[in-house]
Formats: sequence, C-alpha cells, structure tokens
Amino acid sequence: MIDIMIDGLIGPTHHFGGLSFGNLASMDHKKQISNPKKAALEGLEKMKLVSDLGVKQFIMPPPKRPNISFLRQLGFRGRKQHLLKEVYKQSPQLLSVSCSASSMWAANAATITSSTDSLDGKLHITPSNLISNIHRSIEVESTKQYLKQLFPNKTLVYHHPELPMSLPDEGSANIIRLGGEKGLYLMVYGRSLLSHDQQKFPARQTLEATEAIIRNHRLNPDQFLVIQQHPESIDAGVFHNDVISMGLDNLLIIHEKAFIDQENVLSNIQKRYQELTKEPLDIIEIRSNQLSLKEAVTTYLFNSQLLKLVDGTIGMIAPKQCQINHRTFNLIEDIVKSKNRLVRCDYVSVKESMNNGGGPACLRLRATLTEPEYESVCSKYLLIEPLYEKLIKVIDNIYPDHVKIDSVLDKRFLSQVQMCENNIWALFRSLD
Ligand code: SUG
Repeated sequence: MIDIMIDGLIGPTHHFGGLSFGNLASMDHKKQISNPKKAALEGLEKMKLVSDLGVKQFIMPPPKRPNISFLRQLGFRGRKQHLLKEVYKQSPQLLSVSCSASSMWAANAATITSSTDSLDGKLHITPSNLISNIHRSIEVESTKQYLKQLFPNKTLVYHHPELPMSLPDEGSANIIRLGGEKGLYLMVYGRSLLSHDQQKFPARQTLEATEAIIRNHRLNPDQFLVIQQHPESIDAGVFHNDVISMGLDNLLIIHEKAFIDQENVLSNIQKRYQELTKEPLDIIEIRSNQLSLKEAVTTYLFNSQLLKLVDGTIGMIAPKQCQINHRTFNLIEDIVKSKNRLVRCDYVSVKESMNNGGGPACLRLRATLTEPEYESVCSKYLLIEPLYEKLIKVIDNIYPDHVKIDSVLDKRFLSQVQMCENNIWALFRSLD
C-alpha cells in the first residue's frame, strides 16, 4: 500500500479572522496581522520535508478568494471593489469569511477510505460539508473539483457527494486509520444530533455524519470503531480529535482525556486490532500529569504528522512549539528512544497556520492506495523538485507579507491577490 499526503497550498488572503469559535488559537489571534508569504513558505517547507523523507506529497492549489459568487448569493451586487466595500460596511466578519484561506487545513477536506477496507473493493471519497463554520463550508465546491481531478479513475474510485447540510461533517481530522493493508478505523465524533447536552464549545463532528460515511463507504464491519470524544477536552479547545490523539500502523499515541470511557475503549481497540492483524497495537497513553489538556492544545503535540517511511519505520513531524516546550520535548525524546516503530522526529515551524489552530497534521489529507490506484492519480499535483522551486519563486516574488481584513478593500492588494492566484493556476495548467 502507498500512503499519499495532500496539502493545501496556503492562499494569499490568509489572515486571522477569529472565525472558529472553540478553536482557541483562532479566537486568540483575531485581527492580528498575518503574513501569507511566510505561511505559504512554511507549508511548502513541510511538504518538501515529507517528500524528502520518501513519502508521496501532493498539492491542492488555493481556491479563488474573496469568494465573490458566495457574496452574490447573499444579495450583494455591483462590481467587485464596490461590492466588497458594501460587505465590509454591513459585516466585516462576512468579508473575512469570504476571504478565508481555510482550505489549507486539508485534513478536514474529505474522508478517504481505502479499497482494501470496503466491501465493494473501491476507494471511497466524501468531501466534507464543513457546515459548522461558514468560512469552511464555502470550501466544498473547489475541494470537490480538485479531488475529482486528482482521482479521475471512475472504475477504482467512488466519489460521493458531500453529506446533507443537516449532518455536520469535518472529514478525516476525526479519523485514525491503524494497520497496514487492512485498516482499523477509529471514527471519532463529538456529539449526536439527537442529544441536547450543552457544552461550552461546539462539538463539530456528529455521530450521524460519521455513521453515514461508514455506510456510504461500505466499510467492512470488522474494520471500524465508533468512539465519542471526551466533552472535557472539547471544552479545553480540542475541536477535532487530531488535537488529542494520533496513530499510524501499529502505533497509537493518545492523551488520557481523548475519549469517553477511555480505558474500555482502548482495550476494545487493542482487541479489535489484534483480531484484524494478529499483532499487538502499541498504545502510548499520555497522562494529564505528564501533559495537561491545556499544554496539549497550546503545543499541538498530538497534531504531529506521522509518516510511514521507506524502511517501514515511522517518522513524526512535530510543530516547533513541541521542541521549545520541555515537557513535550522530553515526551517525544522518550517515545523515539523507547521500543516502538517511531524512530525519528523532525520539528517544523508552521506558526502562521498554528496561530489559526492548524498544526502539521491539520495541513494534510492522507490516502492509503493500492499500486494501481496510485498509478491512476493525476501526477501534475505531485510535489517534485521543479514544481517546488517554481512555487517558491512565485510565493517569494509576489505573495503579500502583511494582511489584515481591511487590506482587501485596497485595489492594489486585490490585484496582487489575483496575480498570485493566476500565477499558481497557470503553473499547474502548464503541467497538463
Ligand atoms: O477549522 N481554523 C481551522 C483550523 C482547522 C484545524 N484542523 C484540524 N484540527 N484538523 C478550523 O477551526 C481559523 C480561521 C480564522 O479564524 O481566520 C480556522 O478556520
């Protein structure tokens, strides 16, 4: 099986809108000045590292922003410049929504399950509806188009439509696929639509959406477990499960406050994993006295990106914050030194994304493919050296490095954004 990573190239309107209630970093950085150039370069450096580690890395270009057709649907009229001024006058927040570069957090873009895990032997893809936040819900159309281009083979791949708008779905950020050729999926949800328990912060993934994905993707009944997130962690800022646990192959690293009834859930995961693979699962459970929920959220330790390396070992890409914080640094050292598959940790700075609540793992969507499926993927989006260099050049030369939401009202800024997008799209078109 071949693991591929799909990262969203960070767009030139990246800014701090404070748009995600319950995502503490997004709330804390509202209205601060952002640096899209730095953001895009940081993202690209991470992709380069993944590729240098021997893992296939694909890129999703950013959608056009501001999203004028969305604003027109809401009744705004006139030429672009005038229309944007009117939006700002009526609602600066709506302007921010229409300019959000949130498609960078590709882990939320879709759920992709492997053909070796489904009853019909197909690779299944469902783009997420992301309806918990307006700025994220407007990503769906472009994501859908991209995924159809990336996976064009209709015999091997089943493209589902996004789920109905009544079932909030946040994609693979709440799913861990353990195992090898046959995967065991931990399908995590935050709340059921039928329960009315009040929490401080909203739980984003719904049980009903998770169950619908399981049915639509025809997942083998032996290969998934449905698990509820701990409400205490959601209220501490764990708006997706990938902020509190991570796993790959035979390794699961998890904070003790990730799931409800965690002790039983972990022993069930262990049992099911062994039944499926005939091998034990390595579970590393981090206690609150080793790392508090608060520290887990500020360092994003559990949002490190795990990678299956060429020699079968596991590598980890952790946010720089985890190197600076002594507790997380020591925890990582211990894990790397102890006897398990994880043998190396690289630290990356993805600060611009982190300040909006997105760490290394949020920035990528993972798919596990068979050889023929991999051969059928559209290769122009594969990050290879010449593409990497061309992208660096575009970003270095023309990306803005200083953005606040009212920057969009400036004609020169708007043309700069357009130039960035046109250059990037032209670059990918030239690879056709
Ligand atoms: O949906 N932040 C994103 C971060 C997504 C992180 N993804 C995962 N954990 N997989 C979100 O909350 C902030 C945008 C702003 O405030 O401008 C934002 O959308």
